[in-house]
This record gives sequence, C-alpha cells and structure tokens, in this order.
Amino acid sequence: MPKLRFVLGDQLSTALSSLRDIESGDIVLMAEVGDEATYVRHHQRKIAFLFSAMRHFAEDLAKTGACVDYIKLDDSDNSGSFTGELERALARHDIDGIVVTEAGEWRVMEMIRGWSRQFDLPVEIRADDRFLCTHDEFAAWAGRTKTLRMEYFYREMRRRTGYLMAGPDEPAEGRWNFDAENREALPPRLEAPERPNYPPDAVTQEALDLVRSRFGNHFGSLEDFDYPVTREQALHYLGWFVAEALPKFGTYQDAMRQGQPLLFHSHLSGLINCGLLDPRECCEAAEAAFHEGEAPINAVEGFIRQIIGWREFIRGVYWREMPGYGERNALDARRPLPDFFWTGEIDLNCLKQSIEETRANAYAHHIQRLMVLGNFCLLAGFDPREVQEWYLVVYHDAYEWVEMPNVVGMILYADEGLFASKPYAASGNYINKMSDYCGSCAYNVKKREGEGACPFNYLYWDFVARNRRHLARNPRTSRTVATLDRMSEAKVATARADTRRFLDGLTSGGDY
Ligand code: FAD
Ligand code: DLZ
Ligand code: SF4
Repeated sequence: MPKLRFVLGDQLSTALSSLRDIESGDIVLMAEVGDEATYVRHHQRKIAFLFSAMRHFAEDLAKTGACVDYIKLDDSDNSGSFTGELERALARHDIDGIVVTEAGEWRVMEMIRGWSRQFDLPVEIRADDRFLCTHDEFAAWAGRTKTLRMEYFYREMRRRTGYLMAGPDEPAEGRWNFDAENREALPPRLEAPERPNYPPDAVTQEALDLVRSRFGNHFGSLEDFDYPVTREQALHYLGWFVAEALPKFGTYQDAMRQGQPLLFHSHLSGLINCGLLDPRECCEAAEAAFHEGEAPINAVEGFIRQIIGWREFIRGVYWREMPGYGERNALDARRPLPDFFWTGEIDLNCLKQSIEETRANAYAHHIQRLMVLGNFCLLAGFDPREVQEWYLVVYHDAYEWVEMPNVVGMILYADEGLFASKPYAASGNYINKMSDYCGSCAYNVKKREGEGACPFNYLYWDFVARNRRHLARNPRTSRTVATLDRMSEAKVATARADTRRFLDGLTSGGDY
C-alpha cells in the first residue's frame, strides 16, 4: 500500500531522509499554508522566497517520476495548516502510512507527533541527516563536558568529518582556529565583488504577486528580488561564492560598510536552511578551494567553522534546551522592543542602516545581527520574547531552531551563559572600529556622556551597573565591573541618567 511522504518547506532536498526509499504509487505532499506564514508575520521576502523554492522543487521532483500533490496557498479549500492539509490529502489518496523527516522546530514536531493518533495511521518520523551531528551525538558530547563551548564541539566535528585535517588529531596548518586573523576592518579602497543575480521567472513572479496580495502588510520589501530559488541556481551561487568572495571572507568577516550589506559573506544561509544546498557540499567546495591554493586557510577554516561548528552547535543547543528555552530571561530584561525596529526611523546610523538593509533584503550579516542590533537589544534590556520574535520575522534564513539560541544565548545572555562565556556587550568604539557608520551619524562616538554622545557608550555602563551581580561573578567580565567600581559615583549616575532619558524617549507598542 502506498505511503504519503510529507515534505515541509525547509526540506527541499531530493536526498531527504523521507524521500530516500520512495516507491511508485507513493504520494509526496507539499503544502503552502497560511499558519506557517503568520504564526509570526514573516518578512514578505522570506515567504516569497520559500514559496518559489517549494514550487520549483516540486516541479524538479515531479520530473524524477515522483507523484507530487502540491497545494498552493490560494487553492480553494486550503485549510491553512499542515494537519488540515494532511487530513484532506488522506481523503484524496488511498494511503496506509505517513513518512516525514523530523521538523526543524519544536512547534511543528509536536504537531507531527500527534498525527498517528489523530489519523489512526503509522507515522514514521525519520532523522534529518542533512545535519552532520545527530541529537544523540550532541547529547553524548554535551554529557562529557562541564560547559557547552562551541570551540570544543567544533574540534570534535573536525575530527569526525576530516575537514581540514592533516592527521587524525592534527588540524591543517597546525591550528584549529584562525579567528584571530579574521577581525580586520575593511580598507577604504577595497570593493566587494559584484554578485550574480537570479531575476524572477514566471514561478517566482507568481509567488511574489501572491505574497503582495496576501501578506503585503507584513514587514519588508519585495523590490528587486533576485535570490536563487532552484537547486541549479543555488549551486551556481555557491560556486560563485567560493571563487570570488571566499578568499577574503575570513579576513573581513567582522567588517561593516554603509550600503554594502553582503561584502564577502556567503549569503548561503537561506539556501542551506531550506535544503537547496547541503552543508557538506558547501564545506567540501570551500575545502577544495584551499587545497587548490585558491583560498587561504583563515577564510576556509572560518567558513567551515561557521557551518560544522556554529550551525550544528546551535541546533544541538536548541533541541537540548527545548521546550522552555524561549522563556529564559536571566537578566530580567523587560523593556518592550521600540517601534523603530519595524520602521527604521532612528537617528543612530548603525541601527538605521542595519534595519533598513534588513527591511530591503531580509538579510543582515552576522556582525550587524550580533554587534549592532543584538548588542543594542542586550544593552537596552529588551524583553527576550519580543527580540526573538523580531529576529524570527525579519530574516529570510530564520527558523526557530537557529534563531532562538542565537538570540537567547548569543546576544541576550538570557540563559546566563549556557554557551556564551560572557555577554557580547560593547560600546560604540567597537562599531566605529569595524564600520564606517559613525562618520555619518548624528551622534559622536568619542563622546561618552550628555547631549550628542553615542548612546552605545552610556548604555554600556548602565548595562554593567544594572547587571553588576551577574558580571562580577564571571571571570571574563569581573574586570569590567572593577572598572565600573573605580568610576566616580557622579560619572555612573550620569551614564544611568543619560540611559533613562534616551530609552524613555523611544516609543513602543505600535503595530507592524
Ligand atoms: P556567512 O557569514 O557567510 O557564514 C556562513 C554560514 O555559516 C551561514 O550561511 C550559516 O549557515 C552559518 N552560520 C554562521 N554563523 C552562524 C550561527 N551563529 N548560527 C548558525 N549558523 C551560522 N542564522 C540563520 O541561518 N538563521 C537565523 O535565524 C539566524 N539568526 C541569528 C540571530 C542572531 C541574533 C545572530 C547573532 C545570528 C543569527 N544567525 C542566524 C547566524 C548568522 O548571523 C547567519 O547565519 C548569517 O549571517 C547568514 O549569512 P551568510 O549566509 O552570509 O553567512
Ligand atoms: C516558513 C514557512 C512558510 C512561511 N510557509 C510554509 C508553508 O507554507 N509550507 C511549508 O511547508 N513550510 C513553510 N514554511 C517553513 C516551515 O515553517 C518549516 O518547515 C517549519 O518551521 C519546520 O521547521
Ligand atoms: Fe552607532 Fe554610536 Fe557610531 Fe552612531 S556614533 S553609528 S550610534 S556607534
């Protein structure tokens, strides 16, 4: 008897575990559903990208001979939910079992776990082996270590994959990590390479029109959509990145430049997360460039570390800590997220640039997410739940499994350092060093207090003072607390008063 194989929107790979043993007579179900686009009000570009990628994937799959039952969002009787579409599909097809690859999000896994009882059918949930580390392997590693630190996990992953290894326990070029070489600011005359673009075909145009009419009131712009939406385009983009941007990716990984959102970054996260690219093939392409002398070790090691290190580690943390991880709020941050996160109407130039680029592209690179927007959220004490929702809405690569630990653990320290050894708090000095934003800002990055001073400067000391107890007991931040203690009472009081005045002047609570 035939099986129904339910493929979700972020599972667009013909090598997917749930498709591996597909037989003639089996049905592949794919469904665009309103619930997934609105459980948070995703950026318009993210929805259009995913619908277009899903539609192209369904066409490609059908060309291999698979029988694909594809439900469009505007099909009549679309129930709006995964479970509703499964129920309708079971009424259409004679099926004796369901096969699905585990979902990336806890919320959807809970739904899937209920299907067997609800439909009185066997539901086989297969592991998602697009990830290189299984849940059990992560749990075993975490069980062997006192503190969860990405660096040690990453070394284990290097040994296991053999990427950039000169021997069983010997990293290529004698070091595990070349991060120290990856913190350069961008020289003024260095230009980022021009990127290929992938203009919308008829399928993408239809997805764009659909999103415009159904979700036109969501955050974000659909203008100039040119991101890859097929496997073929994704592979082309990967090839372009490795040849043209990877060589400088490492050195300028932390740099920011006004009007240049991508610089030497790969821009591959959305393609990897939805399945159009496999993380292994991305690492292998980068490694090959190193062996062929086309990209230096600091670039290739840095790129591979982000993927087999950070990406896998973050996913491991999510599944280890769920459910409940999203509720953590160790620093008791309660301030509502201000409206300017949705409007971009703010005169702090670094925030304005990062938010406007996010609105235009559904993308900001890691340092904008971490050290500009994230740093500001941490210093200002915004409610972790509201910050999580913002990050989940606005980025085209955002899924809860990757967004949540990055927000809760990495930027907000809301899990009290479960995996970050200290809060990533920084004053305006860091942003000035790594970008050209400050030169066009209404504020003076060198000024520490009073009218016209860079708000990051006083927010920083207010943050230290407010969280003194947490920071004093951490050896990596206790020296900052000692510096605070050496500051005059008047100086600290001024920083705190400037902070109150600044934050109280931000409006929040508007609709978006
Ligand atoms: P590159 O800079 O070219 O890096 C290469 C690849 O490494 C990325 O494509 C990505 O797959 C992986 N990677 C790098 N850093 C991380 C990380 N911290 N966690 C997981 N994977 C990583 N990434 C997402 O994919 N989805 C998210 O929802 C997301 N939310 C984030 C929220 C915050 C607060 C922060 C600080 C980071 C977040 N990231 C997220 C991680 C990272 O910022 C993006 O993966 C990266 O900016 C994507 O751009 P890129 O493909 O050009 O990455
Ligand atoms: C993000 C998203 C959106 C906007 N729409 C759909 C959809 O209509 N159909 C679908 O199968 N998947 C969609 N997704 C991706 C899912 O939200 C994702 O598969 C789950 O979050 C599980 O990780
Ligand atoms: Fe940002 Fe301060 Fe620089 Fe302005 S001066 S861009 S607020 S860091």
